[in-house]
Amino acid sequence: MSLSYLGTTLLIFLFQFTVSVSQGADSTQNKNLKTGGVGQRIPIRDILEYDFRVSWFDGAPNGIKRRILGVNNRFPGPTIRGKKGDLLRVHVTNAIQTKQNLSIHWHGIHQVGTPEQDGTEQVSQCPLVFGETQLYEFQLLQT
Ligand SMILES: [Cu+2]
Repeated sequence: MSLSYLGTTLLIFLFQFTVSVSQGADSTQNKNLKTGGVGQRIPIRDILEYDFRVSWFDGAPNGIKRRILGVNNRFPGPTIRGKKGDLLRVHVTNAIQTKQNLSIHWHGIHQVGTPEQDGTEQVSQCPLVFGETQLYEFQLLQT
């Protein structure tokens, strides 16, 4: 299970949330994309909006019933599919019944220009406490 306990803080690594980014189909934007390096701002293509409610739930992903930490009562969590240029907006609610703090790390996303969205709690963001909702918002700039 892709979880890491840091003291009382729970950090969810996004191995379970696949963020796959592919080139957009719009030819005008593709011209811009070819000149842009990783992290370079480009026009926003589409807005992808998600609600993630993180909590414990009962499941049996390996055939043995146990309590699982997941998103929207699912494990693995949702797959986010986007194209380069899309703006990702994820409303994350900490509904972890055991009241650990939460942050979400989008593994593989460079977060150039948006370090506060990287989920490195106590480094580039405050932890999300139980009952609170945080908006993670960043543009997909890589393919
Ligand atoms: Cu990472």
